[in-house]
Amino acid sequence: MRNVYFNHDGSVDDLVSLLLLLQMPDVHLTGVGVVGADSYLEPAVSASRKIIDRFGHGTILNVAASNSRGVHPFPKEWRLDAFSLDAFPILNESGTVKTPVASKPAHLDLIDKVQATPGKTTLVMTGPLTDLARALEVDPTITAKIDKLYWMGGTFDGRGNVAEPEQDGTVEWNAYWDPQAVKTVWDSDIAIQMVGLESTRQVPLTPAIRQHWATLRQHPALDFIGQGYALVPPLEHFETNSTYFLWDVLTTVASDTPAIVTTKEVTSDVLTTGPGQGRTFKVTDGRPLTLVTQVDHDGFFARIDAL
Ligand code: AGV
Ligand code: CA
Repeated sequence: MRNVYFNHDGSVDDLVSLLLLLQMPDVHLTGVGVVGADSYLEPAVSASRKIIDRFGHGTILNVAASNSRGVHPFPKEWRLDAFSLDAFPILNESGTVKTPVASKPAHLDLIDKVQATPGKTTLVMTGPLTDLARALEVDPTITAKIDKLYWMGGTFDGRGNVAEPEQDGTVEWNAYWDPQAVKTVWDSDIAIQMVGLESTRQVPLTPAIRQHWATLRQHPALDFIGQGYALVPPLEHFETNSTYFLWDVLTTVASDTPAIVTTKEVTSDVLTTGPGQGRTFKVTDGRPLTLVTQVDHDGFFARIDAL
């Protein structure tokens, strides 16, 4: 069994990632932290607790709410999706929520869970890196107990996904929310596998994949996934600012099934000021990390069905 601590920010693919982690036979989920970045915090925490109740096969866990604040807030329209997910009937059949809220904020919960877990823990983070950066500031010794960080964020190809004033179009949203947090994590010696936009662009949400999930809706987990991805726009005629990709699900599935991705070692740095703040870029002598470059598209989607 691998110990995994998951920190996410409550968008559709974050919550689907939580569901998938709960289905992975080799994963021992030790904790879940939620940051209200690409979501409002309350519904994202609530939906996480209900997903653990409904799809956790009896797993005993609690969910830590983050008190982290970003520098650049996500668009409100995107953050609202968590309210819809939290209201899905499939999560509300019993009318009660059993999985409790953790006593400490997410960055301190991360420290507690990593330190209390025998052996090393793998971190999977599908939102901004703020909670990990704050955890490192409080207790730098956690690095000795972290096996690897799988992070959805950043990009090296110069094509960002932030359409906001005062930035230059090269930055990915999770990095943009808190650029300094990325820098703090880069300055640590934690091994990182980064899933940036160059690879996630290979797995857009499409009408065809939605149709495929629709045919499998007799399985409750795939019904939930289909309902979730009904809330967000697929890639249809052309890519817009709101087009949805399977960013976080790719990160999560690749952390468990490395065969679905191709990686390469790169050295990099991150900008923390100016219109490119949050931009990750390659530089010789920079911070080493493993970058996902290619995805086995069909293998990836087949893996979701199989979990
Ligand atoms: O930049 C991708 C990250 C992922 O962690 N998030 C969404 C995923 O959870 C931000 C984001 C970028 N574009 C978006 C996003 C969009 N069109 N809708 C919602 N969130
Ligand atoms: Ca996310």
